[in-house]
Amino acid sequence: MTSSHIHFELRGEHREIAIIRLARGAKRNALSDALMAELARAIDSLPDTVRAAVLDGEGEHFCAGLDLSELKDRDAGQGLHHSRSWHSILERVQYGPVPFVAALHGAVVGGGLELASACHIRVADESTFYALPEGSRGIFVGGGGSVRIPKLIGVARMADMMLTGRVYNAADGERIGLAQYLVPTGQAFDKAFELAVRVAQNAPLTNYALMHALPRIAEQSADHGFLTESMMAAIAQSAPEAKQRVNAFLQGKAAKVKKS
Ligand code: 1HE
Repeated sequence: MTSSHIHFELRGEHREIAIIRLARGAKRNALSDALMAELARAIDSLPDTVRAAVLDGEGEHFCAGLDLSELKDRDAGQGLHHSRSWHSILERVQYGPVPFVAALHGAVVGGGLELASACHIRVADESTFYALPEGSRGIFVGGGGSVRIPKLIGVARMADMMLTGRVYNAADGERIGLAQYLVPTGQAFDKAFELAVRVAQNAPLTNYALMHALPRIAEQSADHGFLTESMMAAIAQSAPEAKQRVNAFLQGKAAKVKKS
């Protein structure tokens, strides 16, 4: 499926990997309302075969953030609803049906960083740079960035990025936690795809627990978190697939953990 602003395809032996590519390269994949609506539709209509997704951006830049040409004079109510619409779409990424691996390169700025931070794994190549130019454009993040980005890098670093216009390069971005993987320029997509294939091999309930339970447990008090953890563990363990996987290991038929 190719719509005007999103390229979508299925890959993998069982069509288990969805590739979603922002396809407005000429505008550095700036996130227009139309693109955001297509992104939401692509996630909402993922086929049942899909177990993991890769989010990529066409051209030299992952994403230049909000399409500034659409930054109209909105009154407070309209601005609120616009921001809430981004929340709803980025929630589909974070709390949707499958884990997302982002393939970062070039600019990952403003709303582009907000979008990347809703993904579960971020792979950056050495061309990547991160910024939050909202500070200098006289606006504020509105796509969930103030909730998600401090969880990755802390409030102080995010405030610094917005107050001073600080730009992090790829190596520093990985060091502070904006990406979990750093690869040579041009290799972000291949690495993200490789990781998505690996993620897709997990039991679906394990991936569900990691996407839906883990971040919520991390927000709970320790007391509540321990209970939620026990309930999630009990559900995951009771799945037939978990029993098969554990038995396969005990019978020497499953891979051991190898030193990297
Ligand atoms: C755009 C946008 C955009 C490029 N909205 N049109 N984001 C920003 O403040 C970042 C703004 N963009 C940039 O700083 C640069 O474009 C880049 C560093 C990303 C790339 O630079 P470069 O030299 O490769 O490209 P360019 O020549 O600047 O841009 C190519 C075209 O894309 C050009 O249009 P053209 O018609 O003249 O060819 C640019 O105008 C257009 N373009 N970025 C609209 N962002 C939910 S709240 C989120 C709030 C935010 O995200 S604020 C941060 C917005």
